[in-house]
Amino acid sequence: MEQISRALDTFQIEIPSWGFANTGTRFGKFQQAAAASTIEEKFADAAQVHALTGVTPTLALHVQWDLPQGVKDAGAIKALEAKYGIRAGSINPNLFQDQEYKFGSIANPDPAIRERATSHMIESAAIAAAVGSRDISLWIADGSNYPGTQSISRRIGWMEESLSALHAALVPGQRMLVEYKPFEPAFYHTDVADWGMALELARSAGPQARVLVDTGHHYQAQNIEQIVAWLLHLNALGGFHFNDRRFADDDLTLGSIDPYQLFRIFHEIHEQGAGGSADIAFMIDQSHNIKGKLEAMVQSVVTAQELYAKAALIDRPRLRELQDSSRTVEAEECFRDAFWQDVRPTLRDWRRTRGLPEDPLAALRESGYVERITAERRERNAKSISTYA
Ligand code: AOS
Ligand code: ZN
Ligand code: ZN
Repeated sequence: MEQISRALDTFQIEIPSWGFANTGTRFGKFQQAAAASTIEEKFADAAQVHALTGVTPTLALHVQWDLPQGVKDAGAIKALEAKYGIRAGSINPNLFQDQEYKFGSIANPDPAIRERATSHMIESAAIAAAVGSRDISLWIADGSNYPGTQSISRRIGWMEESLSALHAALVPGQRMLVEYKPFEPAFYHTDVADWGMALELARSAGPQARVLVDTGHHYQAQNIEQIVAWLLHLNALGGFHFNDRRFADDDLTLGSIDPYQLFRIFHEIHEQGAGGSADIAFMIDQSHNIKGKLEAMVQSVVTAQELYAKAALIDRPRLRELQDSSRTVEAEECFRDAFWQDVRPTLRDWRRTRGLPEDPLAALRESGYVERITAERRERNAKSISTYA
């Protein structure tokens, strides 16, 4: 109980504003009547998740969707923070939605487009400073679809220039997190395709840059925990976007396909004594197209806590001994023993002693919150359906 409590006391996870909105796949959206369509509704939903779980005090914001007027909207965000008791989390610039980004943003061959993308990132840093949030999360969707049509090597230099300019604009204490993704939306080459590229770009930008690991953004058999171990070793791990996937990207809720994978990732974090480290920003990056959005978020937070707690239970001194004497089966069983433990009763105790509902999902159902927002938002969401058709 003590071991688990100690681990859970330091575990917090950020939730994304877009996880409450109507989002979907590339081929369509299944509208949910309860979806949030204003920034205030996103704050209200986040506050509900925080009230039920106690571990989601921050909400990741997306500049284009949540602060359409940029830094001018910072005051409105501050007011919502005060009203809902939720702080603004990472600030996410949008470098992929504008028509001008068809051939890239900060790696676009057109210097004027690169310049606009860079200014947008710098404005995102100003927004972060204005609302008091630490991290600017960068997902560079740039890439190309056909061999020979873009200069892979010159684009590296353009990205370096732009990311250095952003770094120069950071205030002390701020960080820029560089996310990588092997493919999509581009299908021949992606400019920041893996952790090596992200790490090099972060290093060349400066000491306040780190790498962001989105669990969905890896090839099928890739050993993500090994990447995590290396990034920790190099003091270059800025944070995570958690989700799960069967084939590509971030379509599924974390731990739904492979809970063992997330357990192994958390093990590497505990192994290097980085559990509870404020330097690792745990975030959820999921859009819920099938599950109810509030339910999916609460379920994800609870699953993350369970797997974090399980990984904290590994008998590390014993494991080390077994590893050092290469007792393979015993070491493996020692590792798996923690994974197979049912930590749910301990989690219930932990929540009770902190005045939280023992079963956040059941409490969500009993609260009537989803029914209430469904009734309140149904009409407006129904009207907006036509705009997506
Ligand atoms: C996209 O695939 C990435 O995972 C992004 O981190 C994220 O979904 C997006 O940036 C939200 O703005
Ligand atoms: Zn992501
Ligand atoms: Zn993604």
